[in-house]
Amino acid sequence: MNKIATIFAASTSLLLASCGQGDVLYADNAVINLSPVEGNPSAGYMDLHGGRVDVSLVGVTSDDVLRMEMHETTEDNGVMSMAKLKSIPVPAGETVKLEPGGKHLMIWGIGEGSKKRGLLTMTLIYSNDDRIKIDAVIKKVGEAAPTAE
Ligand SMILES: [Cu+2]
Repeated sequence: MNKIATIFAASTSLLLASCGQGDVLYADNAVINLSPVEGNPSAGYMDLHGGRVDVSLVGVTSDDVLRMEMHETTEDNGVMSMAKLKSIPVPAGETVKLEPGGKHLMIWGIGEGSKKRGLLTMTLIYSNDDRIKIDAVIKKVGEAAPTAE
């Protein structure tokens, strides 16, 4: 009797947890690998979590960079190349990863203040006009990432 009650309670809370997460459009695990070469672009990665409806990430901005683009790395017969993306689809309830070797942000001219702080504040702009502010951890070369990779 007790066991059944416990199992029921556990499954109910699991259901609530997964339901709640699927409702909200958000992003996390944002990391920037700072380029060791001045003038070269740095690469940005994060997890994009979909909300209730299908949307696309249509832009990323920051007050403290010169330029930021969305890119995708592709491999053709062992040759790696990058292409600029106009948007990144984020389907409802799904997680889209910006990660090395795939979709990523390319960032030019990160300000000294952000570098010193170790965080870059950026705004994600979605096709449904949602805007989400997120702090990306700036990781210098040779430093371990503070978040799991
Ligand atoms: Cu790129």
